[in-house]
Amino acid sequence: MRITALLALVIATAAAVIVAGPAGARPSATPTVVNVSALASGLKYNTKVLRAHPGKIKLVFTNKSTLKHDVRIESGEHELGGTKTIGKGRAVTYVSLKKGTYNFYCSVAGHEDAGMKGKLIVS
Ligand SMILES: [Cu+2]
Repeated sequence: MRITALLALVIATAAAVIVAGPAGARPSATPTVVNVSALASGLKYNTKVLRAHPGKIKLVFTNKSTLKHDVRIESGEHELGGTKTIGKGRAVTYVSLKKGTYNFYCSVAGHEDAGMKGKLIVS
C-alpha cells in the first residue's frame, strides 16, 4: 500500500514537471508580431532589417502600393514561408523560426533585384 502511494506521488510529480516544463526552455507561445510594409511608390519595403524572437512569428505585411507585392522568408535559398501576393491591403502569415539570420524578399518578378529585400534577425 505504501509503495503504491509513493509510486502515485512520483508519477504525479513527474507529470507536473512535464506540464510545467523547465522555465525558459521553450519559446513563448505568444507570437512575436513583425510589421513590414511596401511603400506607396517605388519597389521598396519600409525597412531593410526586421527583428523577432525565436518561436512563432506573426508577419503582418501592409502593401501601400497599387503594385502587387508579397513578403517571403528564406534561409539561404530555402523558402520557409510567406504571405500571399496582394495588391493594396494587408496580408498576414505565421512562421516558426529558430535563432538566426534569414532573408526576406518580394517574390514578384524583378522586385527582389530592384531592392525589395532585407534581413530578418531572430535572436
Ligand atoms: Cu514586390
